[in-house]
Amino acid sequence: MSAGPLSLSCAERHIARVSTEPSFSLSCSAQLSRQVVRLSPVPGTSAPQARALRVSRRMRKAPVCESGNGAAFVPKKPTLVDIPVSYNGAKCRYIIYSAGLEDKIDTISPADLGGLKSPEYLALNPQGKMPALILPAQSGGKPQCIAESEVVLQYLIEKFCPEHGMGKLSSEQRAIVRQAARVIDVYTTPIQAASYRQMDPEVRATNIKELARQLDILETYVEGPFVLGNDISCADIAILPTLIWMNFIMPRFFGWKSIFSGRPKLQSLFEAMQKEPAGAKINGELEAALSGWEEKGRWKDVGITDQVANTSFEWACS
Ligand SMILES: N[C@@H](CCC(=O)N[C@@H](CS)C(=O)NCC(=O)O)C(=O)O
Repeated sequence: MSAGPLSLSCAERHIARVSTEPSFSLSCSAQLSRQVVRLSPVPGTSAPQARALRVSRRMRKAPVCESGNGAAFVPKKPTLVDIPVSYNGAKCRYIIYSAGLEDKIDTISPADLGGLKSPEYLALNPQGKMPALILPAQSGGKPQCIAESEVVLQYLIEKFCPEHGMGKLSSEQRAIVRQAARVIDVYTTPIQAASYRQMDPEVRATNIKELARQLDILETYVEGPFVLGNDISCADIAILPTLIWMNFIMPRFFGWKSIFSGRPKLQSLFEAMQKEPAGAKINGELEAALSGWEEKGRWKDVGITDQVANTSFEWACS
């Protein structure tokens, strides 16, 4: 690793340190939004590293404690701890972008707080996961950490843009919205790692099949083009990142023809959400991150390419 990029900031040091590990959080950091302003490449830096540095600079808007020095983080504004490849965090970023909350909410990387498992971060969020929204302390108390993407999403809506909330919906419509969001939280994202992490082929094949089944279930919840018909709801925001993720990965690495084969309603939701500027932005962020992983040979490194070549398992569920 050359000295140049390593001397820039704690976030950049963190990214450089972990840049050879096939971990989620590393590669989350090493990706780029299409909207990012191009900076001059750092001599001696590879393309993925250069992208990581640009992203880190872009996301590091808030003043943060130095990684590893143990200082408590003191947010001046509500601060989202997240990185662009995080599909859970993408729900929260969607509402930040669509409601124009960028000036009200800072976004920092967990690397700015020493990483997801650092004592600094665990003191704020004992789950050690992202996203998390850290609120400034009230009257001499401690900052409040709001964890869980769906909870953060609902908080942001209630607090900053209640017009995007469920206020006008009937109880039955709210139930539909919550039911779809629960599928994502409870049934898909906990097994989504099967699409990109190292694991036994039996476990992977079981989870891939289950992911396909959950997409079939979601299909039945969509009226079209959105879950509730013509109006976007939190359900669409919750579903979109998983669709973007699977749309990129499953045809490329698992031999699916399309994730939308036999799922026309999900396709209509996906296409309608792409027409929303925030949806297109989330799509750009996640796809850029996944392209970075592809460039680095991630699916070969974690054993997926070889496992999928073994046809005694069923991989192509669509
Ligand atoms: N149910 C949680 C899941 C959060 C989660 O697993 N986030 C991933 C990144 S997208 C993470 O922090 N992974 C690191 C870890 O689990 O150690 C949510 O919706 O926020």
